[in-house]
Amino acid sequence: MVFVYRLMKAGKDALVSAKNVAVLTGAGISAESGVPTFRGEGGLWRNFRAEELATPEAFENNPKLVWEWYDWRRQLLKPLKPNKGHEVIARFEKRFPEFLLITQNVDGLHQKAGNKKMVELHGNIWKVRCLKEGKVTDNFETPLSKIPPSCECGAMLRPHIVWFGESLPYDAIQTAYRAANECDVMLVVGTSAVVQPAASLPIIAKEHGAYVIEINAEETPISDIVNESLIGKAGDILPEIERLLEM
Ligand code: BV8
Repeated sequence: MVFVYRLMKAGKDALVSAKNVAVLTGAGISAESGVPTFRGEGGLWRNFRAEELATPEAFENNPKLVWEWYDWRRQLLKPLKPNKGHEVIARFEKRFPEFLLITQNVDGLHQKAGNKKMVELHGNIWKVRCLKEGKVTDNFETPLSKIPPSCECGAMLRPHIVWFGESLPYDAIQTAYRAANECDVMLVVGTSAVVQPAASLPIIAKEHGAYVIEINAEETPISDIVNESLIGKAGDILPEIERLLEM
């Protein structure tokens, strides 16, 4: 059992008085829903050479292989549900006058939990984009009947996901930078804080005077920089923090 008494009085006071809260999440928030993380034990990067697959070059060279990886992940994701950690973050959206959820995750579980004020920095595994028209549409077909899938126009579809070396959606990253500059508190949940530019958001927040609280199963490269680093499972710690705020 994790005891969040380690959320110091300063952390509680910062959250109680916060007018503007930003939350940055990574794969760790979805781990307790059964979604494999990228870099942890048994993570996606290990079993599927994902570093090579999540690139435009890999897709250019072998769209079928890249789509098989995403089809496999979509089949894995389909039955999964948000966990307690997602649900607390969804309730936090209503608790604070200004709130933004910034997620690196592509699994759609935050939307299922009810978050609306959010940006997806790395896209969404349930959206596809036409290579010819650039049109983005929802696609929940699991498993895919045709790999790679085609648009009605006949052109190939790609996952609407940001691969390594690709720019993040302009509006999403600008909104995230604004939130990092303006928030009073930033919660950083379940990210290894290695992928840029997402990993710079907690630093920007700290530099602008926000109180930054990290929640992670282990230490990360930003653990020494944040105001508080709470080590444990997000699904345990977030409900504890919510309870603490009720007291
Ligand atoms: C860009 C899509 C620029 C695929 C992903 C050198 C220095 C700095 C930057 C770079 C560099 N070389 C290259 C770059 C840029 C590169 C980058 O950052 N590389 C890193 C690896 C060094 N970044 C990019 O390419 C980005 N684009 O920079 O464009 C540009 C400029 C001009 C013109 C053109 C381009 C694009 C980055 C997006 C890449 N796409 N995914 C897919 O998902 O299919 S990244 C991938 O990693 C995922 O999207 C994921 O969101 C992201 C981050 O991973 P995490 O979410 O943190 O997950 P991870 O498994 O790593 O960690 C899980 C954590 O949870 C762990 O800490 C664990 O302890 C914790 N945990 C586990 N269980 C729990 C838990 N915590 C709490 N509770 C639990 N129960």
